[in-house]
Amino acid sequence: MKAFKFGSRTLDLSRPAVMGILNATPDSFSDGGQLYSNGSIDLSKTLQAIETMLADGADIIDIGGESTRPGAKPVSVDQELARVIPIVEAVTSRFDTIISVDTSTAQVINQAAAAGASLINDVRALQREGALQAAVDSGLPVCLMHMQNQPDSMQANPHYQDVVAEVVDFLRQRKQTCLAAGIGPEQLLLDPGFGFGKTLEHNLTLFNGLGQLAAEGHPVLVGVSRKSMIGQLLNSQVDNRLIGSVTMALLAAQRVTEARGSLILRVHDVNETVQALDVWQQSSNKEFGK
Ligand code: 8Y4
Repeated sequence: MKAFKFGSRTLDLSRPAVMGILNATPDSFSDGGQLYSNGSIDLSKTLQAIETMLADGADIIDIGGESTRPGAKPVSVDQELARVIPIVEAVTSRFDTIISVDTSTAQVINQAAAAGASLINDVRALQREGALQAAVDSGLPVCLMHMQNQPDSMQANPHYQDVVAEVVDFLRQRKQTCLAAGIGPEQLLLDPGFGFGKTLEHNLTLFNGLGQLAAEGHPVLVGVSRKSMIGQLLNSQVDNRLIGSVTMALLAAQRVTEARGSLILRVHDVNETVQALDVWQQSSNKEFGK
């Protein structure tokens, strides 16, 4: 068993794990603030959504209060705290699960850790002021993600000589900075950041390079769920990307597993993704193999 420690909890990563997305933002592109009613989040609806994801087989719940979609309104620290911390507290007291906080903000890292979060998922790879120290102080594992440029401009003109090499190089550098600051190598997850400053071609090249990323020796986190790369492949709007998303999740699982790596899939559609993984696992029983 390949175990990964999230504080007091351990997750078996000898098979792909599933992270369910909980958007605590009123302006999410994929689920459009469904949990909001007249300007504030409905906590009971939110807990219901989490309960469903856990019943469907999610191993981790990723809670985020900042929209990184291009053109999204910047959120103040107080606003982000007000969105995220009450949910972390409610989930901690109500469910036995691994809570991930999708944040780049030092204060959110500090307070979420105190409220029971077990993973820091930072699309800015701890580059914001104070974030690295907050992560060190929390003692929590961290997912380092690659992004070229900033959310408001990242899709304007993405450019790489060698996208796989540059993404791996960036993540290696952030890893070194984390190690030097006192985060253990066994506490790091790596993520190529699909859609973050990448064209469709960049995303697909990276997807085919997942084995190389897995070879860095850290579990890989992959987030392709409902993203525009799937919309581009299928010419489909965001409400019609379920099959494409699940297919891509399964292909990622196969790639990373072939490379003997570990994988966490960040998804909106937990039930369908878990079913696909279950069918794959059960049908690859070695007794019946070639
Ligand atoms: C439709 C659906 C269109 C979703 C866009 C999106 C990742 C992540 C996000 C990721 C990690 C998103 C917070 C963007 N993506 N964290 N966060 N990896 N680690 N966009 O790929 O889902 S938000």
